[in-house]
Order: sequence, then C-alpha cells, then structure tokens
Amino acid sequence: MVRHLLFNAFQSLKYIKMSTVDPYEKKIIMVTGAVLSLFIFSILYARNKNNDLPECLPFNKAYLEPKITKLDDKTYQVYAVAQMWQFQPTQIEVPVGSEVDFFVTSKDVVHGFHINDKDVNMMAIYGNINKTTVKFEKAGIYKIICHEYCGIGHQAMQAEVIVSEPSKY
Ligand SMILES: [Cu+2]
Repeated sequence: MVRHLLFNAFQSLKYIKMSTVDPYEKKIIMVTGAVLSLFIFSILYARNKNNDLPECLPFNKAYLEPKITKLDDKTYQVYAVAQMWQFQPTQIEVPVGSEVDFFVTSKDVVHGFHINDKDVNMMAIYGNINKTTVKFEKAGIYKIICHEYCGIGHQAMQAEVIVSEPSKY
C-alpha cells in the first residue's frame, strides 16, 4: 500500500518535471508540498506528546454532589458543580505542588469553567462530565469564573482555588 503510494507520487513528480508546467505553478506545488509535509509532521509529532486534554466521562449522578477528595498529600479530586449562579465548592484549598483532577458538571444550563492563569477552559453541561487535571506549582489564589453567559447572575459566578505553602497542612 505504502509502496504503491510512493510509486504513484514518484510518477507524478516525474510527470511534473517532464511536462511543461508553468514555473510559477511549479513553485506553488513545491510550497504546497512543503506545507503539507509540515502539517503531517506536526500531527505525527503531537501524537506522541502527553497532552493534558480535557476528557469527557460517562455521566453519573454522583458527580452532582460537590466534593473535594484528598487522595494523598499532593493529589486531590474535585467534583465541581455549576448552577445558576454559583460554583460549588466555592473554595478549594490545596498545598503547593498539588495535582488536582476537576470533574465538572452543571445542574441546569450550560456554564463555563475557566481557571485564571491555568490552561483551563471547559464547559459545564448537565448530563455531561468534563475532566481535566491541573498542577498548581505556585502559591496564590486562582479564580474560577464562568465564561459562558448563563443568565442574570452570570457575572457574579465564581469560586477559587487557594494554593498555599505546605506548612499550613
Ligand atoms: Cu455564566
């Protein structure tokens, strides 16, 4: 299969060389080929990277109960529930260096789930669980805000992740 494709590509190249293709068109073909190769290379390269992309999990009513679970000193799980117009839990306290799995869902309409200074931009949707993992390397307060207009109280919809030095624990 691959050999066949390569052979075909080679034949086409030969054809391009021999025929009287306009030099300008030849340039376009070369540029297109280069861009296409770059594109294919990027896909192959990205495939082997461990991207922390959000996942979509099967829905389960257990996720509608907001909670923070400590798995060990540096690993936490948060069931974050969005509803008009609040997030629960409203305060999530973890020590510096923690890895937190967020399971996000909604009790009513579609809300947004964005964590400041982190690459988290998710939707909170009823009947749907979105999961992402975030590592908090620096101490501070990270605001969680709703970035999907959800009604009259939308702008007040927020929560926070408080990341502090381990001495507090
Ligand atoms: Cu909102």
